[in-house]
Amino acid sequence: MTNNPNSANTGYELQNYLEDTFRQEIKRDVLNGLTSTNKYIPSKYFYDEKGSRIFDEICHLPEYYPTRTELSILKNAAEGIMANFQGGDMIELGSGANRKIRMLLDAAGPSGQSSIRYIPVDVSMTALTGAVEELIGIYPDLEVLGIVADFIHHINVIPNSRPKLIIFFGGTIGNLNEEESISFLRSVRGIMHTGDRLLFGLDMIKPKEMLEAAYNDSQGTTAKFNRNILSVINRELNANFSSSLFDHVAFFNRERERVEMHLKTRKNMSVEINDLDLTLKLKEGDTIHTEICRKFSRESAGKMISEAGLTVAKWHTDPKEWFSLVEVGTLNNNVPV
Ligand code: AVJ
Repeated sequence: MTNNPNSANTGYELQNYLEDTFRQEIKRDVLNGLTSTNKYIPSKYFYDEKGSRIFDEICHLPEYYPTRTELSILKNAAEGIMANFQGGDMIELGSGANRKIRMLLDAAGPSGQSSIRYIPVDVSMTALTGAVEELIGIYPDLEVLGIVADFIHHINVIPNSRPKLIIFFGGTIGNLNEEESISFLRSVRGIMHTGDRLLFGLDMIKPKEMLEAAYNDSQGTTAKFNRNILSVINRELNANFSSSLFDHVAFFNRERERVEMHLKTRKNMSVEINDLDLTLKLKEGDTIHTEICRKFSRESAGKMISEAGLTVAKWHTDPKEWFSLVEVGTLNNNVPV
């Protein structure tokens, strides 16, 4: 782990846990993914500097309803959420743009802000530092500790000494399959004490046309986002994917209640991934699975939450129930799950 020694100059403290493990993890993940029968690349590798920027563009697309729906829910819910939080650590998992967190900080007011330490945790150093620098410009008195880490697998990097409000916006939990999401929620529960809350976003099941439009936008931004993962592999693992030879494919898998994104080859090709000593032979029409985006019902979400040993304190949603923000607490800290 590295610590920025000059927090007095930057105005915030920064801890980086990622550089210790990033090289090994990306090598292992990509090797496992591209040598398996159904090829895949884990979606967390979308978010390099360029990928984070494209994702931000996605959030503004007319077809991409989740961001603005979540914001509209938050607008109504922010005061109630913050009324229950009397200071302590406000931990944001996967921080991105600051719009959502600002709604909560504004609801807390100046006196609330002075009793909060804001801890954004993100895999992207550039996204994190950019967001933090903007935020401390707006809230000069806010105490900030930025943590660069893969919180899905390393929740223990998060400080655990003060009352906590843990926030996971955007519905990113939908990137995890059933088993992964439950074990992730259990790991979060593991750092929660009685009274601590977890607030997280969930995208809900809705008509197929609307779901598919959100992941097949007319400007091709999502396609660009999807292909960018190959540029990340090229750079990080010294590979030579031609991303222009891949089509973006996204569809709603109704049975599994998820949108899937794939990259599909336009012709036969051979790809060198030098740092893995791997030559990948792909045929025309072969696919690489890059993302799952699960869509929930109250029932499926409730099941996931209770299996993780958590209980719903408050369910916030929009009039059409396109998206949900769920506040959960621990069921009972003494019962192992
Ligand atoms: C950031 C995971 C919530 O699943 O909708 C957007 C990512 N992928 N368009 C989502 C994404 C394609 C997004 N999450």
